[in-house]
Amino acid sequence: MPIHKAEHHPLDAYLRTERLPHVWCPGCGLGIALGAYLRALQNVGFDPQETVMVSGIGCSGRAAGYVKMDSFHTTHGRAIPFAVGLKAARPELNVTVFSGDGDLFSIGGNHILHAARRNVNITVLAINNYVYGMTGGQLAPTTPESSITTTSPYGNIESPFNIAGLMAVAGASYVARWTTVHERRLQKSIEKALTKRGFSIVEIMSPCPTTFGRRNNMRGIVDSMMYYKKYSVIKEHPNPLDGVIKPGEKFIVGEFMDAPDEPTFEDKLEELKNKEFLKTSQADRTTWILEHRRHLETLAKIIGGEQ
Ligand SMILES: Cc1ncc(C[n+]2csc(CCOP(=O)(O)OP(=O)(O)O)c2C)c(N)n1
Ligand code: SF4
Ligand SMILES: [Mg+2]
Repeated sequence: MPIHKAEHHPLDAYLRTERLPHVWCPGCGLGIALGAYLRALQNVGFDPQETVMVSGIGCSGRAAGYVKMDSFHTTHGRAIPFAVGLKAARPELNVTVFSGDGDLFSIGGNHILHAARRNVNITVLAINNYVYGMTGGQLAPTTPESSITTTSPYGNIESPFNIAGLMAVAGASYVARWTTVHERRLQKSIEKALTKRGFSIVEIMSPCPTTFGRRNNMRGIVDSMMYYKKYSVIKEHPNPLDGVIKPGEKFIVGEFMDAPDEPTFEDKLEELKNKEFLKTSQADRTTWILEHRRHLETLAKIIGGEQ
């Protein structure tokens, strides 16, 4: 059969094609997840010049290297604080974090809770492949109970995070979950998340046949896709607390949370910048500090036990 070489790809404008082929394994869900994100970007009409992707470390984190926009492949678990800082300094930018379940909920777990609590206006695409894929398939805080991983050879004895419930309780404005089988719905959901004011997160259940699937009866991509198809249940406005995932049991996909707009972290920062004290000159602020120094010194002595 003749092989036709396509001259152009519809997403060329968003891809660093010179970096391809990518490093992801055959059957990995990351290509579908990245494609859904880029098509969503195209549909909402975000200018790539005003759009930034931040990733942590892991197979998912490699996405930052393939997109034709400002992108940052940050240290492990630090994609969220990096994105928060970026958004605080340049609130006009559209900031998306594209990273793995281990990166976001294990080493970076504390950061994501506080970004949701602060309602930072960023979008997080959390790739849930149940493991630390890049490093060989170790147990993650998302690994379903009883699953076999390299660090749980007798089956996982821990309860995984319910990402939807966790994020909703922490204060996220928009929370959704889809699998890579639900590509169209996933893309629409990412579009909503991108345009939502406030902290939005879309959990993307994505197969890792190489390190998770082959140890858990999902050796091939078709097995994973059939699993998602068989066990996922699409629900309208499900309760986030019902978002628990157990192996061999039905799990919910859909929009868990789409809260009315609340002031974002950046709105509050802007308000703060306009406060009278911060509008004063540096000289005025120095005078104020010198005047109050005596009280501060007394306070330091009390704390230090001298008074
Ligand atoms: C500080 C630090 N600790 C550990 C590692 C090793 N490491 C690299 S990727 C990774 C896990 C990635 O898992 P996940 O975020 O789920 O991404 P995936 O590969 O599954 O897409 C770990 C532990 C590291 N790079 N830096
Ligand atoms: S190890 Fe898993 S997550 Fe990483 S590229 Fe391969 S299939 Fe994808
Ligand atoms: Mg992972």
